[in-house]
Amino acid sequence: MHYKHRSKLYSLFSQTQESIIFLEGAKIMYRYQTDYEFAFRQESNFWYVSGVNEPDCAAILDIDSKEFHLFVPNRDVQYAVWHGYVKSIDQYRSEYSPDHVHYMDELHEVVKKLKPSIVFCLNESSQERFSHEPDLTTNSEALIEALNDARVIKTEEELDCLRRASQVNNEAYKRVIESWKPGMYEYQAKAIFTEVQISNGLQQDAYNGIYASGPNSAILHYVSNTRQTQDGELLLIDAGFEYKGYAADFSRTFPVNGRFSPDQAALYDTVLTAQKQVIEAIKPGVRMEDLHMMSASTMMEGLHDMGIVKGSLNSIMEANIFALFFPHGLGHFLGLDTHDVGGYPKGVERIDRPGIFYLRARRELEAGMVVTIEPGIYFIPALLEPALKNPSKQMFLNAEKIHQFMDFGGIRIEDDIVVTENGYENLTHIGKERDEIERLMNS
Ligand SMILES: [Mn+2]
Repeated sequence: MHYKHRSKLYSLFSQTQESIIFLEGAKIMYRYQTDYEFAFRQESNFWYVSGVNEPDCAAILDIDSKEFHLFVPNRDVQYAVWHGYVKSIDQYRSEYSPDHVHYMDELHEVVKKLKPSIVFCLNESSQERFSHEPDLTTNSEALIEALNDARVIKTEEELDCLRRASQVNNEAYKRVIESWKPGMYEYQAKAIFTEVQISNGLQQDAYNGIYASGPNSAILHYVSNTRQTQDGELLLIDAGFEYKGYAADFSRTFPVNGRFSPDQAALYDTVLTAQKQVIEAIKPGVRMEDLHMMSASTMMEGLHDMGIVKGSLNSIMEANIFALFFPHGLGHFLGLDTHDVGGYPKGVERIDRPGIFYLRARRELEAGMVVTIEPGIYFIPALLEPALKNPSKQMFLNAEKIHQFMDFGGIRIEDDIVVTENGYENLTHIGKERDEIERLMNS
């Protein structure tokens, strides 16, 4: 898999100049000034090209010869005492099949032999390593762009990793939803969810999971997960773990007591209608910003039918009322990072308009891309209270209704979608229709 990634990366560079790529892997991170080690997670780009899941390594990819030089730390025996191993050069060679293995302190000798005129590296600390080499320039922009372009289109092996992460995520969601009862605490959702992941061998969360009940479900990155859930409220879960570095990222929102109230049902169906409509539209050539606006417009229609917003749909959209209820992007690329790379290719800027400004991917979809589709409706007092006093917004808002919903929280429904030649493949299988959720909770 990683050999293919290197070939793909080479193909994105022209070979007219003597040049190499230099990438550094992650180091062990510690909690402030203590010896508490955080769980090791390899840097995504280094993992992508090397497949080496160990700290303190680096790689040179020689664009001319296409040879892979792996640089490894020269550990002392104490490392084996605390971490269980010190590997020889031969062990690294047989484990990762690079063309050459060197100790880290041989970096400058190797570079001298390769005699590149350009070193492509990702960041300033890597550039710093070459600052004393004469006749050598460093460039990061071209490498960032090439890695993003390579990573944004997934190979079949990468898709299989994403499928596995999703498969376990489906199981984890099912387990939480079917075991939920009023009075349980948000952190118990995290406990059940995590139990399924870890017992399936997935130990690394893809991001800090959100387990948000009642009003907390309108806090987009809520992570304290400490509240006791109440009968009559919703619970929103947005969580996922990684398989071999590849993330799953779903969201589901369900009633704590196992039955949607009429208001919850109406809002839920509004979000679900928008989500399904957008997913049906996915195929190569479609643009994320168009899908974002399509979902925003569909959700405003739903809020209009409920009497929460008023006026013509056109004027509601023109006044950016959708951004008050849907203040985040429709979705993002997914891969080795949850908010994966490639969303904004060179020269493409964010759209300077409320709501859609936060869209993390503005790019025509192509087969092999993986996106999340996650529309939501939220009642966020920090946005709605000033809007109700704003002369250009208040005429579109039914103040009485909105005050009734101010503690409601929010609803988000998120699936992970692979763009295929003819349409899409949905990796998220846990039920999202209201009757499926109610059946799961009451059987
Ligand atoms: Mn997401």
